[in-house]
Amino acid sequence: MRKILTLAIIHKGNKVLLGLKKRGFGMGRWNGFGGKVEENETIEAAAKRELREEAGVLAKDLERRGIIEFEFAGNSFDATLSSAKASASRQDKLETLEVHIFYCSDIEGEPQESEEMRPQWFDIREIPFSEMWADDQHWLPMALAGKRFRGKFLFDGEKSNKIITYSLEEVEAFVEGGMEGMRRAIAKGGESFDPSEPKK
Ligand code: 6OG
Repeated sequence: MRKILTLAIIHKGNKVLLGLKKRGFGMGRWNGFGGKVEENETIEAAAKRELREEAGVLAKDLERRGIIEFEFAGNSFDATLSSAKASASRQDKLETLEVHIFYCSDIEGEPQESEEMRPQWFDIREIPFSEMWADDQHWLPMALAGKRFRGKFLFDGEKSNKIITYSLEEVEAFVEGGMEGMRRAIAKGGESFDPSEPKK
């Protein structure tokens, strides 16, 4: 099962706006603002809505910087099943979060605390990585430097903040359809997402 989510980073001068997640998934960690994309909503509209709901600000320029897939090993392991069944069950249960990361440098309004998030500006040299999801230290500097990227992180479990494996690469552009769209484009050989390959 795949869920599409948004995550927005607000960057102004040498400051970045993060929110302390007050409840639910990722509680107690600093993160960008975002959540699930609703039916009949574009991913960008969802990113804007979540920023308004969670931080009380209107995003005036949103730019997609990254797409990252997250999986959690603990979710897919059922020790009570035989290995064949367990592997089928793993496929059923494996949940992939496809998180679309947006960058925003122009907002309207003052950040406001919501039921979900407590916003705070941080100097970019003092980003609290030790109190964030462990993936952030890998991609956030890229996003702040204006790079585009895609990646995949496998975490030990939803509650643990331990990365088992990951891949992260810079890309030139995104295509429609998120990660699936990118995979299709690569399979067709149409567009190149490998920065080491020459641009056609
Ligand atoms: P709600 O389910 O509360 O939205 N999110 C992650 N962000 C980072 N940096 N690392 C992760 O690694 C994440 N997994 C999910 C997406 C959850 C919010 O948390 C983000 C959403 O913005 C595992 O509605």
